[in-house]
Amino acid sequence: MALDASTPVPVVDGSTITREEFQRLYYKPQKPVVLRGLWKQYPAYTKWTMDFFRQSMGNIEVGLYGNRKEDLSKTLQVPNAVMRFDEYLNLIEREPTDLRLFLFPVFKHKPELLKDFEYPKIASGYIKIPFMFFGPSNSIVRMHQDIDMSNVFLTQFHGRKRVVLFAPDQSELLYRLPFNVHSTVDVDHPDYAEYPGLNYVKGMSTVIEHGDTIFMPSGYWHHIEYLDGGFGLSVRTLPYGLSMKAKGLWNLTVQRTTDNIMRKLNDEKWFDYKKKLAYKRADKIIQGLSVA
Ligand SMILES: O=C(O)CCC(=O)C(=O)O
Repeated sequence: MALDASTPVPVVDGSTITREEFQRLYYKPQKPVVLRGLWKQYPAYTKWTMDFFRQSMGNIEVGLYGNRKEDLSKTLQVPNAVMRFDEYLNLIEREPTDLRLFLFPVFKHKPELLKDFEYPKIASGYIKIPFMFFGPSNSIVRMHQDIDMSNVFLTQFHGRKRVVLFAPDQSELLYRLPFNVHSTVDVDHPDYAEYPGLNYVKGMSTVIEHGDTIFMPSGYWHHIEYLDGGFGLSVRTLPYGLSMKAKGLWNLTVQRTTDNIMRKLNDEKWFDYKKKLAYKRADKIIQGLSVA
């Protein structure tokens, strides 16, 4: 049985919600929400189609990453394939593959696209480096937290995506790998015997489609499944609160450097050590829960 993520993410009308409402109800309490139609006000909403990207930048070469095959001990660094962008778009429209275009810096290739939208006024403190994500149907973005602990606004332009979220206070029960922002847990086919902490986690889920923006607060775990071939864009704001800011900074500096060095020294042993530590931390929480 899949992890309990039966609570639906609330949905509000993103074209009418005020900054005051969003801040009070979602941003400050750090609660996820789907902002339906938030991007309808910007030209990108209708302009950014598969054909638009095919025609305007189809000739560039893109690095693509595999789906579930990647070793969990690795972070995504070396692409599994390189292809022309228009060929890739044809491929994901045509058939399921396992190749995703992840953290695509589309604006480096085409800075004029930045004129097609504004950063939504319901928030401030934007980190002005937006990224795009493209993927085929059935592809999975395995469960992770964003390393900088930023607040994420992920907008969908084409196709549907299922998004599963868990709050950051469930990290230990999700067997977060130390020195890392990934979990080894498979959300849809979890092994409860190996990971008993999963009996105690409770998440949320939703499906987003063209025009929907999902707000994922700082440190939220997300698992994403492409129900159709499609693409989206994420913009981020600085992590919420001092402790998330400190955590983001720590992750980007000390944690990442340590993890990279140790992986170079002995990847397998380091991965085993991290896994053992993750089990130990989860067991401690489970014991506390059984006593309570
Ligand atoms: O939509 C995707 O493919 C991944 C998005 C994601 O993981 C993120 O914005 O952090």
